[in-house]
Amino acid sequence: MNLLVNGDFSQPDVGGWWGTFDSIPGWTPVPDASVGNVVNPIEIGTATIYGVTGFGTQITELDSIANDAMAQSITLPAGTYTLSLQYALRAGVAQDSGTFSVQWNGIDWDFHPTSSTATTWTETVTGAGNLNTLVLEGTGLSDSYGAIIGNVSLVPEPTTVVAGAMLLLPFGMSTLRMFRKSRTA
Ligand SMILES: [Ca+2]
Ligand SMILES: [Ca+2]
Repeated sequence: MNLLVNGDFSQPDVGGWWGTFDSIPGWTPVPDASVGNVVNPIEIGTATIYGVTGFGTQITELDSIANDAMAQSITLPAGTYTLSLQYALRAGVAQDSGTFSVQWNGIDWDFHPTSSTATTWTETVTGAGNLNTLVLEGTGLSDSYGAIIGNVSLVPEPTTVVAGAMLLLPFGMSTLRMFRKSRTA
């Protein structure tokens, strides 16, 4: 159950081509620190155009017309979550042009892709119990070619109960009480 909206960048459907957008479902362009906090549009494209392999049909390039950053904010119950994404370097692009960062509630990870084949990155993150923000930011040489990102996913870890799983709460709570009873007995 991916809690993110449009984590696979399937919307808008660019029909085998690509485009740049001032907003897309789930994601909002935000200031990119590497280009003086300018807000640049989001680029959505068909993966094969970029010479990358191992992705879904569509990806984002974090260097649209220049380096760009995009954010998605999500309200979550407090708990732990698995954040994952796929990344690669656009084929034929120098490595110093394809670096990027991922930020979750202000925690920052920096990436230096070296291959045009998708690599999957997975990290356990903490949900703040209210509004959480994920940012993807292009950080390399700003030249309209760079880091390719796909299939961004946020999934609750088994100890974290969200959304549909809440329907099971009455059963879960009674089970918990039984455990507590047996522990104190
Ligand atoms: Ca571009
Ligand atoms: Ca670049």
